[in-house]
Amino acid sequence: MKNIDSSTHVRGESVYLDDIPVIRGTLFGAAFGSPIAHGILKSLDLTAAEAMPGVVRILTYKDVTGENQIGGIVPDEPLLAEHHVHYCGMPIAFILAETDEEAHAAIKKITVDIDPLPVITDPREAQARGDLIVGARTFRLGDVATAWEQCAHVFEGTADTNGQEHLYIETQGAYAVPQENNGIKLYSSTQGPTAVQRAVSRSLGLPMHQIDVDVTRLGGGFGGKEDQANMWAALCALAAHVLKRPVKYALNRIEDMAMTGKRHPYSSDFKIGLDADLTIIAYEATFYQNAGAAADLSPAVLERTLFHCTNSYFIPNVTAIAYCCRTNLPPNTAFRGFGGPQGMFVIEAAIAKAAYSLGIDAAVIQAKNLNQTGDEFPYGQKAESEARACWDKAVTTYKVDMRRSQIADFNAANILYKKGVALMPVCFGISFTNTRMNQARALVHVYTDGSVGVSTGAVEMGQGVNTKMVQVAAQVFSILPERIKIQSTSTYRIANTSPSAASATADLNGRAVQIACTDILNRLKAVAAQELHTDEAAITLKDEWVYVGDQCTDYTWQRLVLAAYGRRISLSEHAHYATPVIHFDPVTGKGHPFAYHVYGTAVVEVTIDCVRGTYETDAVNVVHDFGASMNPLIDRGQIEGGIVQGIGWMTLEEVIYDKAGRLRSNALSTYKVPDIYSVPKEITIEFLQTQTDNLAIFRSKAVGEPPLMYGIGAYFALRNAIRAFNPSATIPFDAPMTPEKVLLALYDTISAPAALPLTNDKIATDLAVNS
Ligand code: LUZ
Ligand code: MOS
Repeated sequence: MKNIDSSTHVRGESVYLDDIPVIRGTLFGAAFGSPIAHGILKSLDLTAAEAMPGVVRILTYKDVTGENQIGGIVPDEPLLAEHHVHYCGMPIAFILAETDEEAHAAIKKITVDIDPLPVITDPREAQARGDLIVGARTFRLGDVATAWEQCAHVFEGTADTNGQEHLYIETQGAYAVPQENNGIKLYSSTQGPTAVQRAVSRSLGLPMHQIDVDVTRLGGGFGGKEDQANMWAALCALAAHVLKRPVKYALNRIEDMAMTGKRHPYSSDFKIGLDADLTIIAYEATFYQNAGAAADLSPAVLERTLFHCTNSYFIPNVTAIAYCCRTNLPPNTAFRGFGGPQGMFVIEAAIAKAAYSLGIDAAVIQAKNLNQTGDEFPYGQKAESEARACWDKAVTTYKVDMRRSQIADFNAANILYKKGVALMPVCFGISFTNTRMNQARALVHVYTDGSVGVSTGAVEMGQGVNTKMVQVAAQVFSILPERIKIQSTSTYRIANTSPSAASATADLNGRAVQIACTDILNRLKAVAAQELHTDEAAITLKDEWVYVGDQCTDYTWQRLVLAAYGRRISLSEHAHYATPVIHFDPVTGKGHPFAYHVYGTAVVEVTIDCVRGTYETDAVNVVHDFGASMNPLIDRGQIEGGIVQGIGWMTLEEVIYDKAGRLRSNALSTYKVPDIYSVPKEITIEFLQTQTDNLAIFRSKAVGEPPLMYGIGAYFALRNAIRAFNPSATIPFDAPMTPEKVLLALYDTISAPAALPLTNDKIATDLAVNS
């Protein structure tokens, strides 16, 4: 089934926040953010801004009618700064004007006097100063201390990954419309309607039932709108509440990039021990997470780093420690993978270091240590593993051995270009690690004309979840998908939703839809049995017709629905689903937190230009564990997008803050994301057909986040290509591997002066040959 939004997307008719017709009297908001990363607010002068044309009001923390606090996990984030600013761009005032242009023009007229304080941007420095947002977290399995003695080889190192801008195509924004008796109707570009409702309720001092958050769809979220839509929604709602006028704020790109948090940069230390046959016996990792100036979701992200610190490998002795370090950057937040990718990068770096030191290919160590069913993860859950199946199928399907020898031949024959290949296995746990978030509800109405309206807590953000919800309802009722409409996501219709996140949205909401539809179906079957004077057990619905046994009757779906209505039988149902089995104790760090794991292996091949340091990704070939995909078109799309986004994080995208904490990569001219020229020339995706049962909807495993981590393979393939040119290059584990870093590594002669193959003469002859 095609994505149900495809035609309106192509015609430009799909409605996003900024497409909602503006109500007369609407004011436009614009936030004035701190120009300085850290300091004490001495004074704020709004007079010139207030005198600007069109300006109606400028709100500060003094105008907050409820609690000036939007921190979810830790109450450390004011809606509007009071006396202390913690990051550049931290909202201090909110301007309301008759037009968007007037609001933005007035921002420039605000002056502040801030006594600067020291700016910390480095997480290790923050940790050394004791600036932690929550206490250190540790996951432990076995006993590393005694395990080192059993190791034939021990390697240590550091590995850093940088942040990543979400770059959803639709920027953050909200539109608040006051209702009678202090109610607020809010349109918000959020992954978490309930999170927005809660934040608004708290900062306005109104009960949650007064706040209706309604979301049609987002132009992308990637985690950036799991929590960070709250700020803009709360500001708009506050202004609407105070001024009794509709208020809209859709951030422009530069505001969005400067004021919102990103993927967390991490700096990490590792120590890995292997025995003589290359079995990994012990692994120790210390993660320094750059959380930014407030907690936001950082403690949860930190925990997922620990959950995924051994990726697809079984390691019997593990100690992993993680620090949530407070710095003077915008609060970093959820981003596809939610800390998992950062943890996986470090174990892959440790394996790469071990392999290089031992003079073997990393794949030898990777393959040797893949987990198997029954192996224990450091958090106590036992693996139901497809790691070996994915790996083996990738090696055979994509003829990895043959390609290695082809690459070796290519590298022997070429000086100007070198190729590298790396394998990247992935194992990602599906469920919110905070167990109580794993619940969802669905409301299904069957109307008397036979059409069906479905509401869930799922937010459509391009990932195709609404299409999957249609499929669930259509399959349960056995009716045409065209009969089914997925309604907007509204806190009036579905309460207490978890954000659309953690790759779990289709599973959680799909199960709720399945339960609701099944309940209605059972009532319809009872009606059919009465109408047809037969046994309920004999009734089935098939392709819009009622059957008794295998005999088609003259009852259509529509006729049956009308009959049920005539008998005063409810054609509506509100259903609840909570993932069974899962539990986790954060104190002991043990439990069974995930409904299941998604596995896969990618083979990534790259070619570098040894004169320029530029590179291309030749191919990403994947074997992916879909379970039994309910929509291969959508799932392939998710994988292709994830791979490209992962490669972007690992190779091109460079979030740069200067020492003063100001974002330098603040626009698309200075922040390079993958474009059509830099995407892999080939992406192939093989399905691993798995037989085992799982908790996914229709056994179709979650597919949102896991494929991002295939992109990590590109980083290691680039290292291998560099080493083909300069075998003794020192290459720090420091992602992203930008062309500049490739070039520096290619010509790194510190460890092996004069060993380089490239001289001007050689370039000239090779250019002649290659042309
Ligand atoms: N969000 C969250 C997530 O609140 N908890 C999670 O475990 C999670 N995992 C992935 C992505 N978002
Ligand atoms: Mo997400 S990182 O699943 O919002």
